[in-house]
Amino acid sequence: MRVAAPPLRSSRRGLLAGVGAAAATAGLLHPRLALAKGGENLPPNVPEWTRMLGAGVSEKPYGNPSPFEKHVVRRNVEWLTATEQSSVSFTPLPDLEGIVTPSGLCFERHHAGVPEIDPQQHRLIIHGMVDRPLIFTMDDLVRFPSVSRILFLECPANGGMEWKGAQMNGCQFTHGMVHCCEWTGVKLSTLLAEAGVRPEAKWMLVEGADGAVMTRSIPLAKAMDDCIVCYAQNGERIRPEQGYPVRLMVPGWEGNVNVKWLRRIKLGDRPWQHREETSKYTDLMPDGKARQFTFVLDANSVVTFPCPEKPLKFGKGFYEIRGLAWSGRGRIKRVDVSLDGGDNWQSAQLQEPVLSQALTRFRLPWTWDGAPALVQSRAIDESGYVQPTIDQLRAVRGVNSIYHKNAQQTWRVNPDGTVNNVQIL
Ligand SMILES: Nc1nc2c(c(=O)[nH]1)N[C@H]1C(S)=C(S)[C@@H](COP(=O)(O)O)O[C@H]1N2
Ligand SMILES: [Mo]
Repeated sequence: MRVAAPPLRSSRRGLLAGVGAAAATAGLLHPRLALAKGGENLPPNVPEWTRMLGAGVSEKPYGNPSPFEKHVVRRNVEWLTATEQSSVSFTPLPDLEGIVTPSGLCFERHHAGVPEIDPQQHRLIIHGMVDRPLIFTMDDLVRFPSVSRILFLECPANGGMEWKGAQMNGCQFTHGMVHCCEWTGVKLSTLLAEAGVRPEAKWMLVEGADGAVMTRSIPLAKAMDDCIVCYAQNGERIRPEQGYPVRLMVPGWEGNVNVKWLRRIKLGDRPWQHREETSKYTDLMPDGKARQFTFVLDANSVVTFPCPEKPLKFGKGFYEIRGLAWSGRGRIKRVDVSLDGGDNWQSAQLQEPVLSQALTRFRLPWTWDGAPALVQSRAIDESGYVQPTIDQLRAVRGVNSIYHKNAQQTWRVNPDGTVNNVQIL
């Protein structure tokens, strides 16, 4: 069978015309009609996979991605940490679409590795300034009224290698300490009501069951507002790396306080001043003082296409710029994209639904003329906060910080279509 050129072009056109704004791009891509010359699996040949039976239903009781997607994996940076257990792996943002991160691709940040916890033997203790100290089994937790929310989680060290200049030539590494999943569990306020909060309680200590015994202090107001004690992620039980069998989700707040393998909650009247809120997870300011308890994550965004891992490989012509934006303060209101390093801006299209404290996908059609370009995105959230330039952020924060680097990212597109991480000073 031979497919002639005209019908192929007109069916393409029909397809694009059906999707509104995309109609403007009809005919711009000029896909080439490449026919098979030998025995390849290309038209007009019948591919080999069409001529045989496929795998049966129970060969893979738990499914995996196609073997052709083997390159889509979490990666770490070997020189960044001294051990594999106290380390971080990065979400492959450039390979992802939409807003939900597949569970197996969520970045991981562990301070003492991933414990293997038997849910039958795991307990959550609530004590301190409560009327009735309580110990919950996993069955107890699942029995309570439940809630689900799609939430981003970002390590405040995301982008922390870029304070003094562009360093990591890959979007996975400059921005991959963020994931966005559907989380299900019981509202922490429900459990605290069960225990009875004493009036003098103002803070809460949360502690993990891993070897790091991760401990953080959180104001009680946040605990009562929207924290969720979660046992499910993207519809199934939480992955071991993300805190199986139970973790705390603290919407919009720095990743570190989202304690995994949650085993203990204590109420008190002041913060505990643990290591992770004094020596670590504080922001060293230009005057030499350290800022403590920077809980809320300010708006951030990044263009995930094009980026160093995803060059413009078709030469000049049509491309769709794609990216992600998020804010700990609520919904993303607008994302602007610049192609000339911040001189001119265009508003990108936001993919619905735009959810509070979740990743938001933005897109902008672009016809590249082959000239060098400086591609940037700038997120504006519903509080009116505008994502700063790296200069603006450094003016306030200096360059000695590690955490909370949310400056606009610049990708330089070179005439050959390759893309580099640069900073405009
Ligand atoms: N118990 C425990 N909880 C923890 C950690 C940890 O090492 N132990 N790491 C924290 C840090 S620093 C971050 S950024 C997030 C990472 O969550 P993730 O592994 O699901 O990406 O978990 C937090 N919760
Ligand atoms: Mo973190």
